[in-house]
Amino acid sequence: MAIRVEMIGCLIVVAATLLVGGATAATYQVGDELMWKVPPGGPIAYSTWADQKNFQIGDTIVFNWTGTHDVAEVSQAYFGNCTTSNTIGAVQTTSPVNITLTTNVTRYFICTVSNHCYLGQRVAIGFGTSSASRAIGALSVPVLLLAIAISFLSHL
Ligand SMILES: [Cu+2]
Repeated sequence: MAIRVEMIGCLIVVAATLLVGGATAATYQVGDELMWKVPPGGPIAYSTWADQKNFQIGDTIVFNWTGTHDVAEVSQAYFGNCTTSNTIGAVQTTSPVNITLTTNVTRYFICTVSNHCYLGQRVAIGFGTSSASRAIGALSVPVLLLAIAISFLSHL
């Protein structure tokens, strides 16, 4: 009987871990140590950076820069052709700029200074398969605990 009570407690802990683990928000500095600038290797720098992240609703991205840059959110079309005149909201000209991701819709950010966007200073913050893989990753530890708990129960 005492063992069964312990097992129920264990299952409650597993369930709580699942709930908390899925809700953890992260903060990402755009470009990591590159920060926000005209990337030396062209647009691939920021797309590679974004592809390696697993953005989730509630996460925050931070644009940090020195020198003359800014951050503007634009539509996918304007992102593609670096149109700087139709931004979503105001152009942010003071570093750092914090953006909290409140929906799982892809968002597009560019620098409107000179030809910086054309030279690769733009980043798309997407969701999708990478978010799913992070969710699976977050589940793996609780699932392992659950498997251990079930294996204990099966030996009662
Ligand atoms: Cu710039």
